[in-house]
Formats: sequence, C-alpha cells, structure tokens
Amino acid sequence: MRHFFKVDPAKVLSDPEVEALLNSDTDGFIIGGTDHVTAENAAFCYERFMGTDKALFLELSHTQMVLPFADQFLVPLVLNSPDSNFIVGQFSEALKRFSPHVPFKQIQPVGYMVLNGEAKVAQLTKANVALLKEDVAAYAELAERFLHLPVFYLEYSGKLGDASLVRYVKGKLQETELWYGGGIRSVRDARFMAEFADVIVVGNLIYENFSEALKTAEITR
Ligand code: 1GP
Repeated sequence: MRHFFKVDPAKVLSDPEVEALLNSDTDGFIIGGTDHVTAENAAFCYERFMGTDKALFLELSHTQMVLPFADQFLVPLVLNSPDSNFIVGQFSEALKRFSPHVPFKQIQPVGYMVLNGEAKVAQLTKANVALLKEDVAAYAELAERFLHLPVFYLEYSGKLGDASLVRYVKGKLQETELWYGGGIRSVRDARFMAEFADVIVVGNLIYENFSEALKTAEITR
C-alpha cells in the first residue's frame, strides 16, 4: 500500500509546511485541484515539490495546466460522466494541438469514478453517482480488461467512502491499481481505507489539520 498527498495549487502552504511534506513518510505528491487552478499557480506549486525523490505527478484537469517541465502526468478520465468531454474529449483536443510533441511515456491515464455527488468535481462532470457496487465493479473491469488503464480511482473528495465498496472493487482487479481518495480526516480513516486500496490519497486534511495529515503518511512505515 502507498500513500500520496494531493496538493491543491489554489491553496496556500508555507515553506515550512512544504518542507515537512517533503520530509514526511508519504510516497508521493499529486499536484491538482478542481477550482481556480491556473497554469501559473500549478507551475508555482509543482516547482516547490520538484526536488523530491518521491513520486511527483501533475494531474491535468484541463489542458492549460500542461507544464513543459513536468515529468509525470495523470490524466483523469471520468468514466461515470455522461459528458464525453470529461472522458476523452478535452484530451483528444489537446493531442490535436500538441501532437507530435506529446510525451506518452510520461502520461498515466486514470479511470476515475466520482462518487460523492456533493463534491465540486461531481457537479462539474455531472457524474452519475447513483451506482450499486456491481455497477462500480463493472466500471473497474471495463477499466482493467477493456481500456487497460493502469489506475482505477475511487474519488469521494470531501466524504469518507464506503470501505465495503473499496473491498468489493479490489476483488475485481488484478493488474490495474486501485486508488482511493476522499474524506480521510484522521490516521484511523487512512488505515481503514488502506486495508483494501493500493494507494490512498489525502487532500483537504493538509489544509484543515496539518499535523494529522502528516501522521496519515506514517501508516506506510
Ligand atoms: C481528491 O480524493 C482526493 O481528489 C482527496 O480528497 O480532499 O477529501 O482528502 P479529500
């Protein structure tokens, strides 16, 4: 099991906080957010973490965020959005624009399941969150067996999800990694979700309770 911090370019972190995150037990950082993310704040944020020897991903929620000096990109395909723009549309537009200079080896597509209907990302993508565990498992199989995606991400941003769903979905995947993110507000929550997910992602807790956020990374020890 691995642990990543999701760092929002639109939110403020002091230099000592960045230092503490870099020195924490986390396995890596995802730079990304839903609101107010611009090329400028994404670049500023990414550069503060660039010296790390941990994993460092730039999550592209829109194409203006492409930074030429970034190394590893995550491209979220929101599989349960009815709007194909959030699945492949905006990225095919980007390929048209940037081809033939697209560093495909540095890009990981991520099959996203947006599951908290109250989250901004759910509203933006109009994700269908009224899903049974069998529906989510079918998306997981689609992600692994049909689309061959390296990562399937259960995204509950802002709310702790259903651990029995995480376990059920994990049982359907063999090669595709299962990432879980959303609502982890304590070490206890982190352990709870880490039992079944290959990766847990801690976001808002960084800005709400910094010392507890750091402690969630200690579960990797
Ligand atoms: C967001 O899943 C992550 O993509 C983290 O969610 O901010 O609720 O921790 P939280």
